Amino acid sequence: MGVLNVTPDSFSDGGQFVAPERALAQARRMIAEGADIIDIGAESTRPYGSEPVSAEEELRRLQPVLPEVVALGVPVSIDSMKSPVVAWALGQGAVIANDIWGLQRDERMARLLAEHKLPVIVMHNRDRADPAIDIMKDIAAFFARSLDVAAKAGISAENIVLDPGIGFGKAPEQSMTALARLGELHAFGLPLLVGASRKRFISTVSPSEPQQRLGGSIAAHLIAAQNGAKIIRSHDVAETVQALRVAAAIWDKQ
Ligand code: HH2
Repeated sequence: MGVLNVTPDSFSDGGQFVAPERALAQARRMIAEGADIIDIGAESTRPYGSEPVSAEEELRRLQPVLPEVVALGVPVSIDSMKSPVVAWALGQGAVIANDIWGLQRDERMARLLAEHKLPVIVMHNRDRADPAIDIMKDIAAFFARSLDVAAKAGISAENIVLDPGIGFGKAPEQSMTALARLGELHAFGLPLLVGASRKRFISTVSPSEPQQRLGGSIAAHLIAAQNGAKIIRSHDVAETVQALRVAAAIWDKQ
């Protein structure tokens, strides 16, 4: 899954793809590099310094870009926690909803997705990190609540993908624990997605600016894949695809 942020303030690529022609060029490039899904977001959700935006502003940013990316022919996922934005994007041909609050923030989200019968990414999140808690227990309890909301709304389990939400409501150590113990989440019997791309926990091990975290991102993503993640969300598609392909070819020999 290649990340396309049409935002001025995303933590690693803010402002780079706000201009529609640049966004479209980046989508084309990621597809050529091997992305199977393009995830488009128009609101930065980084933990520090992001500006909450209205649904109207999100739509204003998405309107010139999302339909054009859909027309490129790969599945498009809409990264938004607001049901009116998701409803619009699905109407324009997006086929996956990426909800960083796992159906637990916008109470109309689950009903909307049940009507559309499309896949939804349920990501773990918390308002504040608490380094004292058992993060795996917290993630599992959150997923259980999300699955309950989904079932009550009529979303079929086969349309749900789970994501531990690396860097969201987690201390850096907890993000690393979630990667190391990702395999425990197979207990839910659902596909797993991981997005560790350029995230801050990498800098706690190897101090670096977001744009300099490619090596750490690849390390984290290979471990996620080894632990069974089916979808990897990355800003750096070519390098990530190459790493995953080489790792898969070597694992094949075991
Ligand atoms: N991470 C980000 C945004 N959306 N969605 C899922 N499912 N999983 C993630 O790990 C995830 C996500 C943060 O990355 P980015 O989009 O580059 O940053 P920003 O929120 O600053 O736009």
